[in-house]
Amino acid sequence: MEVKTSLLDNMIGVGDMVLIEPLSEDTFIENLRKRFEHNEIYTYIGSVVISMNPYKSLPIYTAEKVEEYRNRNFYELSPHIYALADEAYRSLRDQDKDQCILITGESGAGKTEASKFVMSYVAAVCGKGQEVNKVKEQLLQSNPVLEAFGNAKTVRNDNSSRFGKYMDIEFDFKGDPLGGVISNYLLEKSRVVKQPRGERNFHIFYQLLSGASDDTLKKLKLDRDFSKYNYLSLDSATVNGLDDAACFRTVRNAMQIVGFMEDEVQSVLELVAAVLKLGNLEFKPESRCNGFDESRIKDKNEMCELLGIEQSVLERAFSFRTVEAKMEKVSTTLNVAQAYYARDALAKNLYSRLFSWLVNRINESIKAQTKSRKKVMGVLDIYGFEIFEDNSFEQFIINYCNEKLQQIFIELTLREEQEEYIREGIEWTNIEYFNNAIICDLIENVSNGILAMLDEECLRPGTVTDETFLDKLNTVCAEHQHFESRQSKNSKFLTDHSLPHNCFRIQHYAGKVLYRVEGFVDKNNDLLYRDLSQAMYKANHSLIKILFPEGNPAKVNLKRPLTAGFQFRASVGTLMKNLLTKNPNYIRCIKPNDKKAAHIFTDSLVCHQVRYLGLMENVRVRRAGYAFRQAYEPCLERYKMLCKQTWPHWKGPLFFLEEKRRQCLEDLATLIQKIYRGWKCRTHFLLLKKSQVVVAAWYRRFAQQKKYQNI
Ligand code: AOV
Ligand code: MG
Repeated sequence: MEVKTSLLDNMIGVGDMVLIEPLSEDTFIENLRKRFEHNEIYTYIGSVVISMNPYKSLPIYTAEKVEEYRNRNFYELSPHIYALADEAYRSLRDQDKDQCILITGESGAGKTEASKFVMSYVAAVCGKGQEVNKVKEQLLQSNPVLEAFGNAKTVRNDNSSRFGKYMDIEFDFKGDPLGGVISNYLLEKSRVVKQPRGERNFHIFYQLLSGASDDTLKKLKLDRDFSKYNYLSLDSATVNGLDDAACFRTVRNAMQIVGFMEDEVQSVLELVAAVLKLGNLEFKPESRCNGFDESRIKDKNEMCELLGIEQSVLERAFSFRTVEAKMEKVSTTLNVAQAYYARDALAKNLYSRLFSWLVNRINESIKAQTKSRKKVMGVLDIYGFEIFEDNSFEQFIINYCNEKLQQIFIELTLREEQEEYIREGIEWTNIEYFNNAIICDLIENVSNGILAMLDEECLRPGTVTDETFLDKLNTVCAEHQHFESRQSKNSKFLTDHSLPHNCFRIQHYAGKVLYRVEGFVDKNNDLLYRDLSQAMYKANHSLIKILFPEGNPAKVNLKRPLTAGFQFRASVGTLMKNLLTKNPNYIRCIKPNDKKAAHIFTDSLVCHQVRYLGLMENVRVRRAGYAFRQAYEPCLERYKMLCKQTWPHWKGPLFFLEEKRRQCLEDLATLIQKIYRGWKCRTHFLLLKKSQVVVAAWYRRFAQQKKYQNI
């Protein structure tokens, strides 16, 4: 029977890309556009949700919508992120499968918003009661706190996440929330001291100055005027539609709900103020008899009062640097330029340590109060792929993280799925796709990856500069490239003579990025002069003491700390392993235009994202494949009541011998087939494969009749 696309589908497009006829890149994009124009921002590729950023608020996240999607089958209603959240939650609760929600897409595509919708949906449908509500509220309110300190306006996104976040929400056997654990990944701390044109520092600075009471500002010795602070860029100090003062009240309230004590909040704000003050610290040269200039702090700085540090202690830390090696201490003077460098290093360190402390503090509040086994739903919201005019170490790290996530998607939805069909003995024509494993390897290979080379360079004795690192990179990667090009013509490290002398270029899965090498060595080393941590440790301020434990003279550790790149690679590796143990649910976010504007759908931009996200390949695999697959046991369990061999005398799926079980399944298949035949569907649709029952091409036709959710 030929099924015609319904009139409704024609107007607003098709809800599941699997159903598009004919399938081509043009029809795919056209479908997204049609739906976008009708405010249908969600579209499925089977169980994958594509989310288009509407750049306007839509009335689709109301309590009524939550009720509508609650306990409904995935394909029953029109596509929605709530359907995915519901499916994941029920599968966790009823089938005891740990879940993870993987949200990907470039900067500004809507990942953070999506993660919040998922969390609020799950919070709305799971459990009730005073204690449970408190847990939910704390989990949700951790968001505004972390966003205030970890998000900022960039040219790509007015609320751009400048850190990676993974949150495990933990549930008990009934599906009631118990608590959560947040992991954060490398905050882009360089933003604290300098922001690119058109961008801002982290939100909290502007929120504090705009929203705190006069009294609070007086205590913090702050002026409301942004222009008084060197660390705040002025060309974009306010953001359209963003009320910093109101956000500050939200953040204060959220901190209280999460469980911060008043004195803790005060300490945190003091440190925020201290960073601003630090940025205003100026130095002047003082000539010494040995002919060198030594830096001196120009004026009295209120930061010292704020943190309870003697100005002379701080001044000393900005005038001298002590190097300790094997019981020997050598002190060298810092000139004015070095003092400014040290000042900025201190500000970046102070802020990023404060951020990590906040995450830990939140974790303390939200951690589950039980040691019993928990069911887990992980929500991953990282910084999206980004290409700026000027790309540095931070973009390199961010884009590497995105490569790794893309790798999970490829591994699980394109590679493994196809391999599974072959394993199951199903006839299969291979669908080609681009595997970005080669780019991940270029970056993270332990012997000759870019991160390994950077580490090698950072640890090498002698003069190490960004240029020596680049030379090394060019030599090794060029050789690699030569080798590769003979092998596979696939090298992703691009060298050509048109490159500026201080840059290298990588062909990422989502586009070519030119990285400027300046600062790579420094940012990877991430060293803070010990004199500065010791000065901080001397502060009469309990929080700052906690943040600089290595400043404790009793605990001098001469071991070199791990590099930033090394730590990042290790933590991303752990994260990936963790994600692979869970059942993945994908939300693929797409940005409709580069103007952050509603109603604009730029075909070329969307097309680029559809291509690099591998969505066409995703649909092809899904169309050709078997959307519904179930292992024998759960299938028997689910349909036992349909067949006289299995009902009413049911003793569990493992009760049957292998031979009997197969016979039983075959009978079941015939029976279900008969039932569905009555509905004028394709006749043969249940296939017994090596270890699974699969539903054949039936999916497409049946889906259009909106009945297949009943299986
Ligand atoms: P991102 O997380 O993917 O970028 P966001 O989730 O912060 O992107 O979305 C960017 C902006 O788009 C938000 O601040 C909203 O204004 C708007 N937006 C996104 N999704 C929706 C939605 N469903 N409904 C209404 N507006 C939306 V980055 O963190 O920069 O990678 O690193
Ligand atoms: Mg974000």
